[in-house]
Amino acid sequence: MDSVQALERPSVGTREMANALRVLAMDAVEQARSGHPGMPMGMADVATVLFTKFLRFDPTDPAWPDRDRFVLSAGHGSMLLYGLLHLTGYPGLGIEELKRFRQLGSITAGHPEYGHTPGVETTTGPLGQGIATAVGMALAERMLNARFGDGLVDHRTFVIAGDGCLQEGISHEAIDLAGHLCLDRLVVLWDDNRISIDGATSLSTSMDQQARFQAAGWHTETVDGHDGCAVEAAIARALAAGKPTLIACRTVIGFGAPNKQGSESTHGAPLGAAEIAAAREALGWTAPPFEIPADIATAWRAAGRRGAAERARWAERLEASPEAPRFRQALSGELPLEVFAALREHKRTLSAKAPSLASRKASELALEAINGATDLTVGGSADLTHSNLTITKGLETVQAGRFGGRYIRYGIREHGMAAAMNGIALHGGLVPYGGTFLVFADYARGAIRLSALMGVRVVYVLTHDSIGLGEDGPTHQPIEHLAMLRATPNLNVFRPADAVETAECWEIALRSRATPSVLCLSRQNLPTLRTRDSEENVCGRGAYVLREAAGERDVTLLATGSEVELAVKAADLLAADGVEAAVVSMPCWELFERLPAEERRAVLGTAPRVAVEAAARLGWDRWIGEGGAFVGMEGFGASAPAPALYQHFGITPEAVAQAARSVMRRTS
Ligand SMILES: Cc1ncc(C[n+]2csc(CCOP(=O)(O)OP(=O)(O)O)c2C)c(N)n1
Ligand SMILES: [Mg+2]
Repeated sequence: MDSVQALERPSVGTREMANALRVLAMDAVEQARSGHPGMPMGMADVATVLFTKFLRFDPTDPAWPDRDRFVLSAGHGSMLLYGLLHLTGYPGLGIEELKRFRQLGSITAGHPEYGHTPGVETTTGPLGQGIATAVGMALAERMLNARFGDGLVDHRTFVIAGDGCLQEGISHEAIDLAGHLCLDRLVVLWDDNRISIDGATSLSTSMDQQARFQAAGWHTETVDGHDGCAVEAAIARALAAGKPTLIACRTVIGFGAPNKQGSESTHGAPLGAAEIAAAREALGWTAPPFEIPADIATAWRAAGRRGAAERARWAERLEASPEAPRFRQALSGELPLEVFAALREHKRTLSAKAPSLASRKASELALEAINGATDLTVGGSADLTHSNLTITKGLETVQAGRFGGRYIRYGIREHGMAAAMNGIALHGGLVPYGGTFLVFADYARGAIRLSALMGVRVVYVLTHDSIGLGEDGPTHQPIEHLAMLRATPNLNVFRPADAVETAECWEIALRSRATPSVLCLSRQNLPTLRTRDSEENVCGRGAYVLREAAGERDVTLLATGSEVELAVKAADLLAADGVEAAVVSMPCWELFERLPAEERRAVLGTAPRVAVEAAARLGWDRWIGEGGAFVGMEGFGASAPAPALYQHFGITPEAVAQAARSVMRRTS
């Protein structure tokens, strides 16, 4: 209990505790000879107030479901976060790790990385992602609160954002959505230091941020970010505001460095030995680098223990709650077996009935089965619900004050949607999927990349996946998108050929706990090609022989999605000429890459190969090999009915058959 008394001792006030963060930041950056001391030094007072007076957390259980979420959106200020995690006692974050800031193998990476460091709730660094991800976390909190009540879910989401985060376009999408949904448990602490890398923010912006947030439905506050009492009062008002709140914290970047503070020179470079010595002097800090005076360390440890009793009470409530099994199941992230049984049954029916369906429609049918078997999935679309076919029977729209629904109207905000889905997935308890057109994956790209980097289960339902969408023309026809998505590590890119494959790809996406998935789906109808039911999820192999040659293969035709039908027709044309062609469907390259080499070779065969995909060639050469051919797009598409476009761009069974004959000639 002496530690609590230490907190109350006037000698260890907010400023002294904050100075510990300042000194750790400048010393760690100096030691690493790289990093960003300015932001941690400027926001140290605000962060100290937040962590010692408001944030509900328990370092002994970083995964406590009802903890407050803290997001350092200005991820370049990572030393602020590492300092906080170290001082409050997070496991594994001893002083040695701070000494190894930014070094290979340390858990103190240059920017905060989810899954790498306990207490880091999301990966940040790409400016604006944090605030947009936090909106998803705050939304997930309200949605779980609507399901489980205040006793189990009653926490807040705090964000520290810089000028850069608020300048990024994604912040607009995020704050609009948060204001509209009235996410009143979201508090953004803006490091209003009026400095970014190039110098004063007045070089590039005249935005009245308070007015912008107010226009989006937020409550706003303005405080001196170095006045702990003022910050405390502002946060207290934010908690009672009934709206999401922006607190503009007027700060001085590099606060404490007497010659450099207030200047962009503190943003992203070590202060240097002389300035660090001067800062120590100015702050009255006599301890050597990486040593925290005992009374200050004790005060911080006490702050780290503030949440333990609360967590224990919460655990008791969970124990006593009749909802405990359901809550635990939701938070476990395991989908109930019923989901997979429903998909299995659905697949059987599809093979038997062999319908002709657009794969987006097939996705809707798969979602009917999935959403009917669990209430953990939450859907949405960036204003293309009836094109993406992402809503199913009985899914109610999530609205301000009515968070019991399962369908999120993300609005025309692809980037914000993707980041919010990351936040929902990171929060836990729900499995998000959301739709837009494949071509607009570009607009969501920054957040899709983070889904992959963090390894979160987010399912992107990206429809209108080729020139097959027709009349909307080249602005809407994805060409290079498959290559871009396939080039992204830890992202499964599915392009199913029919309704059966679509159901299988959905199953894999839901089972992939540490990998996001993109389902690329057609607008146009596709025949069912897999008419023989199989117990196995064949798409799990990534690629497989859909139709083997009658005799020895003369040629192998590789295709994905809507072009598999063309490959089958080409094989028919070739068969009529006595040419033996096998057809390989390749719904997911990433899974195929993982097969043992000999299994891959068995699928690809030794005969010459032709690939067909109504998209850019990039990447296909790996599969077609030397001497193979590619039938696809060489430039942008055009506006016309889809059949005319396939003719115009020469993506036809005849063209594939022709290419097959030419590769056979070349190799014979
Ligand atoms: C999307 C994105 N663009 C650019 C950068 C490079 N960058 C890192 S910090 C920064 C300036 C940010 O300014 P501010 O948020 O005001 O931070 P401060 O200088 O106040 O610490 C920039 C441009 C980035 N990390 N992310
Ligand atoms: Mg700034």
